[in-house]
Amino acid sequence: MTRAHHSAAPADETSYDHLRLRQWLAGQARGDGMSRRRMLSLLAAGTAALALRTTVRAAAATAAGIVKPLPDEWFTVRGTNAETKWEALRGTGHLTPSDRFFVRNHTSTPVIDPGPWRLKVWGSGLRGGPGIDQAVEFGLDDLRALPRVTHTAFVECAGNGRSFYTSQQGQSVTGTAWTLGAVGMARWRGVRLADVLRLAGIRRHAVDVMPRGLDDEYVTGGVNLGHVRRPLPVAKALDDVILAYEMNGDPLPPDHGHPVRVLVPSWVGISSVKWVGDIEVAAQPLYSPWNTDFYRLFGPGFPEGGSTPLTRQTIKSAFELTEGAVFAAGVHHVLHGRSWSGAGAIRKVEVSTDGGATWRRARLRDTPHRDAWVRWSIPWQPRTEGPATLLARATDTAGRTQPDEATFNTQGYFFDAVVRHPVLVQQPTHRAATAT
Ligand SMILES: Nc1nc2c(c(=O)[nH]1)N[C@H]1C(S)=C(S)[C@@H](COP(=O)(O)O)O[C@H]1N2
Ligand SMILES: [Mo]
Repeated sequence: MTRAHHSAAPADETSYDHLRLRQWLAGQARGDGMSRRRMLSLLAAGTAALALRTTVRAAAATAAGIVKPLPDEWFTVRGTNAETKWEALRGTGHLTPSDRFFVRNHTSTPVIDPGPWRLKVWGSGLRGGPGIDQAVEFGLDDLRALPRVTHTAFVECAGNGRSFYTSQQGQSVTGTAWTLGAVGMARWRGVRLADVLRLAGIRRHAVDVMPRGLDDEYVTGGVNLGHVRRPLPVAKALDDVILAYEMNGDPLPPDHGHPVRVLVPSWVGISSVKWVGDIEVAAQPLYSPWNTDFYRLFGPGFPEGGSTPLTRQTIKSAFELTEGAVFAAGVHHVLHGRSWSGAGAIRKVEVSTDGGATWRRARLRDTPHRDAWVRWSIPWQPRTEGPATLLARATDTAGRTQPDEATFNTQGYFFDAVVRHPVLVQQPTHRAATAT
């Protein structure tokens, strides 16, 4: 535990009562002001709120089960998911605008009424007792009354870039065939998970913390795997994890976890559970299909039961360009792109415009930070007409560089290799709409 205990300053009497109730449940109340009768009435109020709570309805807005509009210029719809088109980020600034942010849903976006919503924190790793019926509850106002933190961080699906295992390496893998658009970066605001866990009475021997989503249970291959949930080791949970209620200055949009999502900086996107309804804190290791069957590496070169559960994202780069973009020969262009890594800040980006024969350093346009991508640019004056291949290769402060080939795994996670981006160079007279 790295931070000192803070004292929450409740906004009004109701949240004060909630706070006292939580403190009592967590065994923290000093027992000097609250009668047993008062505690019982607070408990009764808590139960009533619980009964009202399940105001979750499925989204009906789009066929994909996603609420926000998914215009063709911005998104490629893949089943229940929407991938951001990289060309749609050109000129958008450092953050991904929320309306262009990719959506990865196992089922569909639930629309949750924030009024009766409660976050229940429970389990054998808390002082209050192991059962979910002994949970410590937080309403949205309770969370908003706690010290707020903001953090700029990308969320990236572990399967981002998966389709390149097939198109670039000739390997077949399972899962959504993302190109490079299953990543977005936002400014998240919320409270530290550590603060909430301390208020809930986390004990020293707690080892795992498992948030669970309120979206529908996930059924695949005829098997119901239950609600989306994935354990986090307590060390990460107490480090930099946020319970976010704002994205880019606005309340979280429905598709991104409204009213509250977990935000686990630099880790695989599945860790950042959306629409969180409860968090189990356990004194023994926890398991779910999302840390046993999924989000481990399987295949030749990995142990029989798979690798250890995936944590930090790999390193990647992308051009803010459509596939097959057309460039006028002999004209000065500027190529734009972004690079990011789960292991540290980006240190340098090299670009090749001749299929990898020669490389030049791109100019970094942002101060590199951990958990964030950096925008870059490089001038290009193509001379020869015909197809060309653009490549971008990043190196981070941890010393990782994008390799030529990514390590095969059956579920196609962690594609970190340099991606070959095809473009076309034409006579200026034939030029299509690709002024850069
Ligand atoms: N409750 C819930 N949380 C979830 C998911 C989900 O389907 N349900 N998908 C996860 C996955 S796999 C990813 S990559 C990220 C995507 O976040 P986004 O949709 O806000 O871009 O959310 C994660 N959190
Ligand atoms: Mo994901």
